[in-house]
Amino acid sequence: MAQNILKILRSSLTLALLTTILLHSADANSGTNSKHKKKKQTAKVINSQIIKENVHFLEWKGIQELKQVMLTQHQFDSAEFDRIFEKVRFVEAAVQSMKPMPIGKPKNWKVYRSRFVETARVNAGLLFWERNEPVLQQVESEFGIPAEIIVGLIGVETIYGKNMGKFNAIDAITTLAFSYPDTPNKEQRSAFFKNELIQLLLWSRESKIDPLEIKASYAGAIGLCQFMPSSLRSYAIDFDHDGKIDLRGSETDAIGSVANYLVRHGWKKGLPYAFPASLYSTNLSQETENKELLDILGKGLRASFTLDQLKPRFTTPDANAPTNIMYGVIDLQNGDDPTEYWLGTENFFAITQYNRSYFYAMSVIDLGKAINLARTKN
Ligand SMILES: [Ca+2]
Repeated sequence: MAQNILKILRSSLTLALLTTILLHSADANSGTNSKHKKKKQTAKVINSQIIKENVHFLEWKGIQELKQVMLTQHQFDSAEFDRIFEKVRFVEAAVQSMKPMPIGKPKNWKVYRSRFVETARVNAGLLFWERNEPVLQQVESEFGIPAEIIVGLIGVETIYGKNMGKFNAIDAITTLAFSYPDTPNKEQRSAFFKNELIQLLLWSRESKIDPLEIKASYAGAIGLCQFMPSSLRSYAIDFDHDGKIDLRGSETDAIGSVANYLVRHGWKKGLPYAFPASLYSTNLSQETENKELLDILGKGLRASFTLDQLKPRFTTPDANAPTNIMYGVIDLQNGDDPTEYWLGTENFFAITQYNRSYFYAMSVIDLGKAINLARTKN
């Protein structure tokens, strides 16, 4: 029942968004007579009703509490706070996007991968690499991050700027901080977005940018590399040295910032990423075997075993796998097909600090490798 309601909500939202898009594209093709002008106004009204609703955030208790925090802990200007939040709008699409997906098909790595490692993205990656080659080389020597990892990551995040999001960062983040949908982790997620909102306000003030002008995804992620405001403040760098950090307009800033993020999250120069692995059964009982397997897989996002410690359950056929470093076992489920196993190094897990998912990190690596391969063929 709940799933059906969700489905209806989703489809009506999609339909509403589609209507808006269609109306807008009709406008783009229309002439300048008054009839068409009227149509354009109608489209704008529909757009604002669906995507940006004025819910008078400034009157919300939570926003008033936030104001006190900003004033007392961060010496924020009261009038400036009011000026900003007078204009902040509710974004229904952001709320909808955070609702859990109806229980569907089991996780499938091959299907996930095919969405990212595909011709259009590889071709866009080739162009990105070509026009940024000197910067990528500089990053490789200064930070020790191979170009293919940076190119893979920015490709997975936004297809090199094509999908950076058209929401106002502050609209999306405020909405999610104070109207997060009812999910088991609502409290934790609301706290996360409240902190991101504070970080956004502070970053805007430090950078002398109007927070109302910052664009983001529906989840508040900013720029080519989709940094949340807290990451912007902690890890973004002005790599083209023009005096400002611009992750949306400067590919150089985005490249440098991704590199800085990975290094600060444990990337080690020269370390490989991952090696294919095979799982072997033992003479132990099924129950003991399962427990042992869970122990190995349940170590979280870190490399905590030597190759010797993983034997006899996991080995890699790759003779290049160093014996003096640590590994973690990565399981990539393939629906009804057998799970694919890999041994990830600390560098693999550094990528998971960007997005806590094995599928994500492996897509970054595979897209980067596919682009690198296409480069050498050209
Ligand atoms: Ca810059």
